[in-house]
Amino acid sequence: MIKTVSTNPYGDQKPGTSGLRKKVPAFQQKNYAENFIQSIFDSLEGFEGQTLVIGGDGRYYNREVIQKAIKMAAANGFGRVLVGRGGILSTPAASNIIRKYKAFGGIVLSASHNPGGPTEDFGIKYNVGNGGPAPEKVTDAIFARTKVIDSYKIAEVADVNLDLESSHQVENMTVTVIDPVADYAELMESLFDFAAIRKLIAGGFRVVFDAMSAVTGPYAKEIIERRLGAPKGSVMNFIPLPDFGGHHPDPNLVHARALYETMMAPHAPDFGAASDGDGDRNLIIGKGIFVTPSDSLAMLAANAHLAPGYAKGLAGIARSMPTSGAADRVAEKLGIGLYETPTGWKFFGNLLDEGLATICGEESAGTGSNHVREKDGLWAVLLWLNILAVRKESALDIARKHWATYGRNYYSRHDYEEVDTDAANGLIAALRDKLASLPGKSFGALAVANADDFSYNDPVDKSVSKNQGIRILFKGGSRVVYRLSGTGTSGATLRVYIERFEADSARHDLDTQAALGDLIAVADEIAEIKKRTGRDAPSVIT
Ligand code: G16
Repeated sequence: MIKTVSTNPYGDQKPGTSGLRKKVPAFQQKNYAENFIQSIFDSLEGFEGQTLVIGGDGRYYNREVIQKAIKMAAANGFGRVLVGRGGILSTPAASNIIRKYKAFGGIVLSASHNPGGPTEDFGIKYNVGNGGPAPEKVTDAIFARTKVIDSYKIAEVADVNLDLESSHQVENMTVTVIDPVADYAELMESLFDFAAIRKLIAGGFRVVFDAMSAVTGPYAKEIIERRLGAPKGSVMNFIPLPDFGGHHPDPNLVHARALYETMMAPHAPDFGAASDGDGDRNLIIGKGIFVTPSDSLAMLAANAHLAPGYAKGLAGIARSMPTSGAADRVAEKLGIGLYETPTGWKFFGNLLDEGLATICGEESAGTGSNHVREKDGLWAVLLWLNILAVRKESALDIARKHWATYGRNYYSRHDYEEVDTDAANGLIAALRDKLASLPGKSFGALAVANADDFSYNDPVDKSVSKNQGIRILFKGGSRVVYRLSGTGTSGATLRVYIERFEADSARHDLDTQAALGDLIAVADEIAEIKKRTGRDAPSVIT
């Protein structure tokens, strides 16, 4: 039976960079998840009888919300739901399923790299029919709806057994529980030279992959150990846990410290990698070298033609504005377009759909291509492995040669987490007020060439996105960027992105923080970070 339930708006359901993210107790409030899911459906048109994909990263409260979403999809008139076994679908796998089975869209339950558990983070994101995150006009409509919603529809039926691959009837809708890994593994096999990677590994090349007790465990086990033949144990922390084992499933140098230390030790494996809560981010560490996400994008773009899926070359490269300019010089050399977008994968969707860009990347550890419409952690790992197998050089040698050819962009991000929201907003407002007065000013040897608040004109749908981050550009190509995170769940997170270009290969082995020292000091001076946030140092440096 289909029931219409009266409800009241919560008023605090604004989707951020990547959907609605809140603490689990917020989602456990009466009707809270239902309100948001119904607001999604109310903002869409023409889905009657169509397919909806549902899955999540397995975090605490995943199964409960999946059951609600299934029953609400049936009550709202969807014809079919495809749901991953155990409620599991990594974000890139969900994107693939939406595309492959021509679904109307998908609901992905995740708070990405944020921690999970009864008092930690949860999230709901809607992806559209191209497999990518809903564009701003859709998320704006969803938010508007959450503010006035007064009822939702739900089928009053028993829970679906998510643990068996089988089909069920829920009212007029079919629910099929699918293998979450098979389609994705097949896609990866179609893009990369698995035979070459298998040979590399069989020859003694050692890979370690840390799934961080999150969603990529089953995917990495299947692909890296079963299909590519890496010895058992190469994939660590491979069982997805509701609380990620109490860890923060964020593949950066702070939360994947153990992997970093393993890779820097004397008898390190040849290649180390990790992915995050929902499998869209990646961390790449070669023996003795952490490859920054910005550099990884540039190096992958420069070498992508070595993988069968990209043998014909790239149409273009896209990067988010705060991502370093390393990829720009690769695009220039290849004679292809370079697109600079605001932070958020959704801004790449149009460029990929129109065939303007093939590879995209963000400083926030996301890299991907036109194979899906999300960033893809394991994809990046496999492309690296494919390149290593063909070039037969170490990641360190590949990086050094890359810098010798293109120059090196020293790059670091300083995060100030859980800052008082008013203080953070005040800092950004004060910077905005200062922008016009900065060009021409000098701070020691650093002269400001230009300063602005980044605005993006989408070349495809002509939409304009304003206020996407404060940029201060110095003469010689150095840059400081400030923006507030759109993915946090408590207080505000100020991100400061610092970059310096170094053409001289004799100066490519400097310590990153030291190489950026003068810029770091100027970044504080201009924005008065210490004074306004009351913090002496960033919470996380990557
Ligand atoms: C999300 C988006 C990314 C974006 C990131 C930025 O990542 O999908 O495209 O780069 O947010 O985060 P912030 O606004 O905190 O800087 P994810 O992995 O959390 O979905």
